[in-house]
Amino acid sequence: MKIGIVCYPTYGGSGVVATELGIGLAKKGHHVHFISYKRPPRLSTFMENIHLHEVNSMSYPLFEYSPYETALASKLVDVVKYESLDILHVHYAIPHAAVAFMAKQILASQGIRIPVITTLHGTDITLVGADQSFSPVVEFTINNSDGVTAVSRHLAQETYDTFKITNDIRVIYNFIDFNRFRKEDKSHFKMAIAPNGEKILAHTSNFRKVKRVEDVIKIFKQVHAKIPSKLLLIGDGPERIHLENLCRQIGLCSEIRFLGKQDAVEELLAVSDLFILPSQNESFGLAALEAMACEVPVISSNIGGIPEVNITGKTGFTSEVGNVDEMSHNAITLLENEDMLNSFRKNALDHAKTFDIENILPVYEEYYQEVSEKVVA
Ligand code: GMT
Repeated sequence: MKIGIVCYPTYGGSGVVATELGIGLAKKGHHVHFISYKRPPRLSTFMENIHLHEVNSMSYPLFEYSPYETALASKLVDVVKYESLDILHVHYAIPHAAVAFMAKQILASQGIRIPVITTLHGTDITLVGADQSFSPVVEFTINNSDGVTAVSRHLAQETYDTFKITNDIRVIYNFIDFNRFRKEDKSHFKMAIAPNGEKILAHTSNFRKVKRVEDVIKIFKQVHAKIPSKLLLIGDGPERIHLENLCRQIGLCSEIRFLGKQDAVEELLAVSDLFILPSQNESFGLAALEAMACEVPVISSNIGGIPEVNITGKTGFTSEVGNVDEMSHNAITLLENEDMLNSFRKNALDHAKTFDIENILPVYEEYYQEVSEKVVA
């Protein structure tokens, strides 16, 4: 098939899922056209069957805000028409589902039919999408997409609960590529980070408020008081300055390393003993799945879709959002009990395997087929 994928070119979340999906489909022989305002980070080298169309929106003194949606819709019309795409798959409803709807109408006026699938990722429904400034458009475009998927059962339900939804929402889970995310021997890294055999805790995110990275540091403080340990904070974002200040206040700067955005997260996960994800909101928690694929148990909140990924008492532990004491207690229990830690490591890997890209890709291919047949009929 010729597939158009619209996504944010971001390091985390929906951008990564969209990019990995496109790469996986291209490897299976599909022609994948990415449409975004910048090259997604994981598309760094030439790959057969992959095409990238960057959206440039013209600036003009009249525009206080450049009309990106108009430029993206025009680009979609152009790419669908001249690359003869079979389907458009847009990731993150805002503004992509609305833009795809507009492009679809323009193409229809020219006699071209293009099926549109919208994948809901989380904040496009929860924090952002439910806001009155976006909700009428989000609701309309979900109901007027030819296919809609959500990345967890919880997100699908939350979408039904938040909006008046008349369309079916198919749950297609996020996935993991085990060719990349697997535990490898990186003992030289371990030596550099924890030269005295300290335990390594890790957290990856975009350092937005919703991730509650402050809780990660508070949990680490309690763990460190009992167990020689180091904390790796991977990623970057608006909360970083505040978090650096917190590390200074509690006097743990030399035990906590801010590593910034990293391309090879798997190499850091390979040397980690525990992953911490105390989010306020999380539709799935891809970062937790990446850790589990590298055999790292997860201490997390029990919000949103996280319990579908991190099975409490098996692959890690989940607690109420903000219950730093319980999360710290669970982390210490696991780190102090080597047998338990090892069995959780194995369980984490086993459960991660249910999200293997090899299983999820065919589900997307079948869904593309199903939606295309419905639109053409
Ligand atoms: O929160 C992020 O990291 C970004 C956000 C996005 O849409 O880019 O992530 C959401 O999508 C991810 C991929 O489907 C999910 O794994 C995250 O749980 C989800 N984030 C939230 O719901 C807060």
